[in-house]
Amino acid sequence: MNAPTTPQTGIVNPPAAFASQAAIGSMDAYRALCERAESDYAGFWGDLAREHLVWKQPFTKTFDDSNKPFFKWFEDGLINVSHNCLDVQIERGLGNKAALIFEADDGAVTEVTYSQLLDKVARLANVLKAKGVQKGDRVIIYMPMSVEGVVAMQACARIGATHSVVFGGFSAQSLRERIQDTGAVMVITADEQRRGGKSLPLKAIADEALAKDCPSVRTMLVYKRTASDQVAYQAGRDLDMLAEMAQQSAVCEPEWVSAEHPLFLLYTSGSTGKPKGVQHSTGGYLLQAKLSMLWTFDLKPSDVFWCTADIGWVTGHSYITYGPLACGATEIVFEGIPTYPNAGRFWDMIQRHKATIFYTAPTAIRSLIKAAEADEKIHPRSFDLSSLRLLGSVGEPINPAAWTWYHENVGGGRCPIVDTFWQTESGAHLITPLPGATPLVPGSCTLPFPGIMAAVVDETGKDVPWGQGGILVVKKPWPSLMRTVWGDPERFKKSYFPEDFKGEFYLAGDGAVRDPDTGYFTITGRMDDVLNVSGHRMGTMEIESALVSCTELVAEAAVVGRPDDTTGEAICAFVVLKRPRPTGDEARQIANELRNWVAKEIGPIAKPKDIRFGDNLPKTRSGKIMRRLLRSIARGEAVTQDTSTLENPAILDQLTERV
Ligand code: 6R9
Repeated sequence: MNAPTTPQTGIVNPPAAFASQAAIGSMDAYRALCERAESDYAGFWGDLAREHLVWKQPFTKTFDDSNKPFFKWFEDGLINVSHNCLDVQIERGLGNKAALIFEADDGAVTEVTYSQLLDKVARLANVLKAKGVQKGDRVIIYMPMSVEGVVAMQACARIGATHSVVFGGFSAQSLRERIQDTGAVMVITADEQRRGGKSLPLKAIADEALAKDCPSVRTMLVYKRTASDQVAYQAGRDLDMLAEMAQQSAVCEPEWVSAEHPLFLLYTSGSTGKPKGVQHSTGGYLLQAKLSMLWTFDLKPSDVFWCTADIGWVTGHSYITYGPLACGATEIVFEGIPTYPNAGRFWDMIQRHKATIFYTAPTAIRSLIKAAEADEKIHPRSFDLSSLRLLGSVGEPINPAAWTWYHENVGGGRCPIVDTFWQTESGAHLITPLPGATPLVPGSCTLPFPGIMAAVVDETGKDVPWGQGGILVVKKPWPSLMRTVWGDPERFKKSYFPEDFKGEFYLAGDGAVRDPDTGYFTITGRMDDVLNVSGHRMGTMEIESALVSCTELVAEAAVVGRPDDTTGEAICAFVVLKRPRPTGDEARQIANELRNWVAKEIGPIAKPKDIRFGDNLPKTRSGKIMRRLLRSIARGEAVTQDTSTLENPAILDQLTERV
């Protein structure tokens, strides 16, 4: 790969002071890593796996591609993730170092050292074992952001149980689907979660989920977060998690598992059907979670790392529960929301905890810009953010204006920003700057992480010239790549290693273009029917099926995305009712009913922002919904598509009308 040589406008070079102390401190160092990976791919990853992970039994074979695309890494190596994250750190003398600085919604702060964390994890692991959870069993974790949430994940890892975290904002219906698909034997939840000064029920939702067709679940552990007396315990099934932990031993020998053992399943949206259970490995996953901490975040022992993601998303897995702890880092875990008690919360927390690395999503930045520009008291410049040395962005493209604001106002112009492109499926960063090496260009995620063979190709798999848009692929599998779709290997093959590219390339699902001079990547957005709302992935089909499942009201629905200043994309639904098309107050009322329906079916994050009603949807002669046309309408653009095939052109006016 050619290195950036041509000066580009708006380029921000790594500050000399940062580069001189960085793990990867120059483009030469970056290129040397890339070249090593090009010339000896297995050797490159194998050496890193030996250097950075502690193995109970070393692996003898690095990479196995005999059954494409079901690749295996370090398979005969025996390892345990929680051992690497906890015991190893304590053996290194970090027992009394703060692992987690937990800040609750109300501002209460709890520090948990590595020794204390191991104590909790071992106790909970022993509870799981006492309740019959065995290696390979699935455990659903439906928890608020909490020390206990991290403990629950690590405890599963300790005994070789495969966890599947379900984001606390998902509905009973979504939770039930995940319980059923995984066949989980246990659910770990909390009585309530606290966010923005409000209590939200989790146990009650879990009860609702379990009330129907979840025969596999034998036990529900309940972490008492608010000790709400509203919560009922079902005898024989529900147990007080902390009380059970108190009765168990704080010693639990890790279960040594193959590096290929499934550490977790995480459900994510695709273009068709129900969300799929992305299955991750143990060794390959942990290697890249750790390596990206060291290379992308340039983590040092003195850092205070803060990733604001929720453990319900992959970012919370790799950059809260696993990556930082595998490095012996001190990290902040935050229960609340960025706007409570006011929109200065993040800056206040950075100041108080002296955070050095801050990793958040563009949607959060954009909403905080608005608030800060309206109120000096919550502007980042009203806080002492001098502890920061590095900023990160994840989840969606960061627009250059937000990038520049973040760089100047939060980073004081001195902190590099790593715009990290990756996915639930990739386990860790795919394309990202390395902050001591890569000159930054706002709006570009720059260059592949060493060892990631990313490329932009056409439909036939041929590289397109730089400057020309195309399909983002990765030409070789990497250790933290997902292993399969849980229970549906065919879907894994079809979705990610399609025949179009002879099953050889990993298809990311995003479009990309490379800068004509530097080869820097810019992600142009999803090429499938996946929306990205506030960094949350959602399939248009999922929302459509939720809408049409409201059988009393809805005859047909089509969902598209449109750009939104704050949330990146917004959900726009076009709905045909089983009754005459409503207008005025009636339309508003039905739109609200439908929004609440979707929140109940999927979760509040899937609520359409915009709902419009028509007597019909625009269709081609063959009966296909004209989605491109709907996208234009949703964006408020003039319709340029050929509408001559429309049965009833008058519906375009109806669908243009806002409720
Ligand atoms: C980690 C995570 C993945 C999708 C991905 C892409 C978008 C993520 C991005 C980005 C542009 C970035 N995405 N990071 N787009 N620049 N830095 O977000 O995983 O929830 O699976 O979403 O998010 O579209 O395909 P996930």
